[in-house]
Amino acid sequence: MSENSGKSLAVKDFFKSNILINELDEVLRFKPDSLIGVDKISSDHLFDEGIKTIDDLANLSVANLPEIKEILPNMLQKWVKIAQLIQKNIKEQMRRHKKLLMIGLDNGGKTSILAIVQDKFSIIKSLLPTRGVKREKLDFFGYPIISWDLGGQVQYREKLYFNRPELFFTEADIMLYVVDSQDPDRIPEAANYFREVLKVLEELHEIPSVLIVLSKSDQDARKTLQWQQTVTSIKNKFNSIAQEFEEFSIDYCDTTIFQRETIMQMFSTALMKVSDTSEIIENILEEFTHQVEAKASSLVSMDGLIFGSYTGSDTDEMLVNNTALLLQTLSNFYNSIGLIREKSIRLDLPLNGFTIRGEKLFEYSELQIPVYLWMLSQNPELLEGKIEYFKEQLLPLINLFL
Ligand SMILES: Nc1nc2c(ncn2[C@@H]2O[C@H](COP(=O)(O)OP(=O)(O)OP(=O)(O)O)[C@@H](O)[C@H]2O)c(=O)[nH]1
Ligand SMILES: [Mg+2]
Repeated sequence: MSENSGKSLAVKDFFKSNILINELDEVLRFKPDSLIGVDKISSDHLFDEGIKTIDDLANLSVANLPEIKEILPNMLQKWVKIAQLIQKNIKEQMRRHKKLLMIGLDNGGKTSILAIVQDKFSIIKSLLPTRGVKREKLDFFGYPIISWDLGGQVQYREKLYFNRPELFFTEADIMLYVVDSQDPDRIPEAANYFREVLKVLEELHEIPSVLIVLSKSDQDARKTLQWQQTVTSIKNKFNSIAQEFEEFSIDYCDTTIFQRETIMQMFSTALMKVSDTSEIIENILEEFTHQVEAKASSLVSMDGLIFGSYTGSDTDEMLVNNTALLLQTLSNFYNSIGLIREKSIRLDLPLNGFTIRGEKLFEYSELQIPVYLWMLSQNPELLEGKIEYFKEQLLPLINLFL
């Protein structure tokens, strides 16, 4: 963090003092005369040559500079080199982070979801509508992720994002489009906005993974016919919009802020969609499940990220994942009151004839987050002696998950 902010400050030093820099990456779109040493007149000459931004300047080749008679070649060369330095530095800093876009109408629950995932439960009730874009470095899961929470009020939707789409919609890895599952009246509005967003992404040739989040799927609401009908209409509407666009395939997840595990599952699904290693993790879990004769298995971090799971049936998958998340919450509680964290956690369900068992495999990231391998099995003892083999294979994949 400190190294990071040090570097970003160094980049700021190249700019004139009247230039306001909110976000590091936007400087590449500034005009060349925002740089110290580049005057307005030269900048205008550059503009006439099609060199409109610092990015354009950086994309010139020092070995093959254009001839601009009003600008001395060695001047231009120096500016290009500085622009290239800035570009490289910024790209390096940005590349380390995955960009997560949170989009949807106002009051949908975007900011609340981000609060829950960071365990900021107490701010939920005092949240105000987000003004413009709020960016945050999320420090959950130990992976570097920057969330862009695009406030959904109509003035931002209409006047800000679509006027300068390249500032908001480029280089996103994941887009979570949040729809209030308890607000049938606003489905048409939510759907129109979704279509506009996909259009802009298409124009920019940006193809993030898209997940539709059905927020406010509270336990009591889910039982009502009204909720089920609303969700069906949302899915019909959104599926038909996605079909208008070739590149986008969409998935759905439902969440409620009253059950943190629904939010962790949704994030896991989203991250798995962009992970390079999640498929290999699932292959290894498949092998594991067969070897220990289990019905399902899952790899879950102590803070609730599901790296992958394998099962023959959806019910078993839901069982193993939900049990893992809830037992880990319990384990976190024990840990918080000073009890030693167990290496092995198990829940026997004798009437149903199976056990859900989790084994701590290792800790990952600088935050030393424990990762557990969970299984749902009729014969959990078959696990003995098999762990080490899988542990060795899984650890490097976890480190490269994102
Ligand atoms: N019942 C219920 N209410 C929720 C849930 N999530 C959020 N809310 C409420 O919905 C309201 C809006 O939540 P926000 O997170 O501020 O919505 P937002 O999408 O960030 O809204 P903008 O910032 O205006 O775009 C708040 O009153 C939240 O308490 C949920 O899962 N269930
Ligand atoms: Mg908000």
